[in-house]
Amino acid sequence: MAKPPRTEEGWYVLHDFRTVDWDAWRDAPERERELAVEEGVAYLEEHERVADAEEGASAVFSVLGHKADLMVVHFRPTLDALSAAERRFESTALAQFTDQPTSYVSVTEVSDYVSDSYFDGDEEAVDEGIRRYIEGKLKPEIPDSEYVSFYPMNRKREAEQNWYSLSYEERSDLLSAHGDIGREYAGKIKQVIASSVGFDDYEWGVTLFGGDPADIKDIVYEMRFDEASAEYGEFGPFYVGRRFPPTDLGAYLDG
Ligand code: 76R
Repeated sequence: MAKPPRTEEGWYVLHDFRTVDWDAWRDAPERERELAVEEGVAYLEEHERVADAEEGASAVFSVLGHKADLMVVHFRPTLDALSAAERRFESTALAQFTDQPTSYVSVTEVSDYVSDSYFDGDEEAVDEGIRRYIEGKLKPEIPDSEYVSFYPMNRKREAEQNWYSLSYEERSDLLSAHGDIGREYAGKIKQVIASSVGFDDYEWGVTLFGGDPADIKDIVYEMRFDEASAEYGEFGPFYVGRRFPPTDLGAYLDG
């Protein structure tokens, strides 16, 4: 058996997708719409403030295309807190105008490909930079950048291309080359990689944040040519969206 990486887990993640029933929205009396907006804004503000938990982060995005209209992303220390956030949404007057076409559950993860010493518990060999880097991966802030892309992905398990039967060293080398490409996008793209093994239909959820949608397209495209993705990447559906402040919910719904 190939040696699995050691991993550390951080915050749990829910990508909560919602479609709006636009016909019902247009037909609803103004008073009902006002209440829905009011409760929707309050819900989003409360969760962006993380009033419901010790720590975490949340944000809301409008999603382009037919797959969804809204994506609310929650990071929380426990799966239970995510479940509470999801159910709390259902109790708002906004929820009756929405459906949940899909969702994604994962947990942030750092593996020892990043730093052996950290996982060996060798305190002295781990510098402050690495420590901060790992902390930032496990408890990610949601940046202010406007655009987001979310997609789930796997590493292949096929006869000729099986990531899980590569040696630890081979995987580590591939991810190091992958990281070299990633670092070219420093300052332009922030990525959150969260494991969904045992939780959802793919192995990771990838969330990319960027100020320019073309940078999102570029990093995904460039990585396609890199061996870790070219040979072993397998991708689910993509969702692209734009962040908005909770107070803009009414403007979004009334378009
Ligand atoms: O130490 C290093 O050099 C590598 C650090 C690193 C690891 C271990 C790293 C860096 N990633 C790692 C692991 Mn990544 N990443 C993705 C995607 O669309 C695609 O083809 C892939 C989606 C992007 C865009 C991205 C970006 N990465 C992983 C893993 C887990 C593999 C495992 O554990 O088996 C996946 C699934 C994955 C996917 N990665 C980076 C980036 C960027 C921008 C970096 C460099 C910046 C940074 O380290 O934050």
